[in-house]
Amino acid sequence: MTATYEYRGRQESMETVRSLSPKRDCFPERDYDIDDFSILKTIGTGTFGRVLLCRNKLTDQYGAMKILCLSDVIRLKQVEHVKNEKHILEEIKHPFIVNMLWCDRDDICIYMLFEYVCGGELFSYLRNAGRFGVNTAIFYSSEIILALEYLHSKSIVYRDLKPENLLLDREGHLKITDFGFAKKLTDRTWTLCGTPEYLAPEIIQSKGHNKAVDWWALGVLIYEMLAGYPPFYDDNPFGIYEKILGGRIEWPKHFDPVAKDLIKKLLVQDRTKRLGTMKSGADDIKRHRWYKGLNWHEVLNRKLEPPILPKVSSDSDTSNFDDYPEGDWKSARALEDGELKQFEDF
Ligand code: ISQ
Repeated sequence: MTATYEYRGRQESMETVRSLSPKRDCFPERDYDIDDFSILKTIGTGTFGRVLLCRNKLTDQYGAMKILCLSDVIRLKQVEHVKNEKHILEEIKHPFIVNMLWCDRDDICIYMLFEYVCGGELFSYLRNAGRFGVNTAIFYSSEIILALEYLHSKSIVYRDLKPENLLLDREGHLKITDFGFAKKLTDRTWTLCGTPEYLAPEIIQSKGHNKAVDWWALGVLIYEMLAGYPPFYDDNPFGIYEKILGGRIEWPKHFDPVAKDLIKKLLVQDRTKRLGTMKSGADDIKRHRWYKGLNWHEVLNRKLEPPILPKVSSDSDTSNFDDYPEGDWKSARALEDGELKQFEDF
C-alpha cells in the first residue's frame, strides 16, 4: 500500500445536544482574563479557530489557548456545537484527556485554555514509523479504552477518534483532544415520548448517537496502528462509505492474529453485537486476550512505560507541531447585540 492519506478536514456532524451536567468542582482553576496571557505561537488551525501556545503572566505556566471567532462560529452554524463542547469539557477530568483549565468569551472570540501537551500528534509518529509494533499499539489503545470508558460512564460519546486527535505528553502518555463532535446522550426516560408499542427501533436505540460508534472507531484505530493505513480506504469518500458498509476487511500478511480477532469483534456491523456495547461494557474489550497480562490499574495510573518518548527541549518547545502562518485573530469583527444573544448563556 503506497498511497498517502489525507485525514484532515473531515465532514462535520450536524448533531447537537445541550448538556445539563453539573460543573466539576475544580473548574475553572481560577477566573482569569484573556489579558493575563501572552499569546506566543500558533500550533494548530481549524475552519473557525486556532490553537496557540500561551504563557500565563501570573503563574508563568504554558498553556494551549483555543480561540474561536464568534462571527465564524455563527457563519458556519457551529453555535450549538461549541456550547456543547464547552459543557462537556467542563464536566470531565481524566489522565488521558486534555484538561480544560479555563474558558471565557468577549464579543469577538471564545477562549478555551488547556494544559499544553507538547509531544504533538500520534498521527505524526505513526506516519514516521510507517506502522507500530504490537506492544506500542497495545499501550496506546489501552489508554484510549480507559478514556472512552470514562466518557461513556458520563453518557458522553466522543465520536471523533483518530490519530490526529491523540496527543503525546512530555512522558509519552496519550491525551485525547478536540471535543467538537462529542455528544452528551440525553436521558431517554425523559425524552422518549409516544406510545411504546408504536416506537420505531431507531428511536428506542437512539441510533447513530450510541457509544458503539467509539468502539467501532477503536477497531479502525488499532488496525491503522498495526497496518499503517486504515481498513476502509478509497480516493473518494463515497468509496470509503461503500467499503465500510460492505464490511470486507483485507489483512496484511504480517498482521498479529490475536489483534485481528479483537478488531473483527470491534468492526461488527450490528452495533448490538459489537464488543464494548454489551452489558459488561468496556470490560469485554479489556478482557480480550490481546490485553492478557495487562494490569489496567497500572495503565490508569500511568505506570506503563511509554513506547515513544517525545523529543522536547523545554516546556515551551513547539517543534513537535507544524508551523502555521500567524493569522490576525485579534482583528475579527465584534458581534452585534442581536447576534450576541446566541452566546448569552456561554
Ligand atoms: C493542548 N496542547 C497542544 C495542542 C492542543 C490542541 C487542542 C487542544 C489542546 C491542546
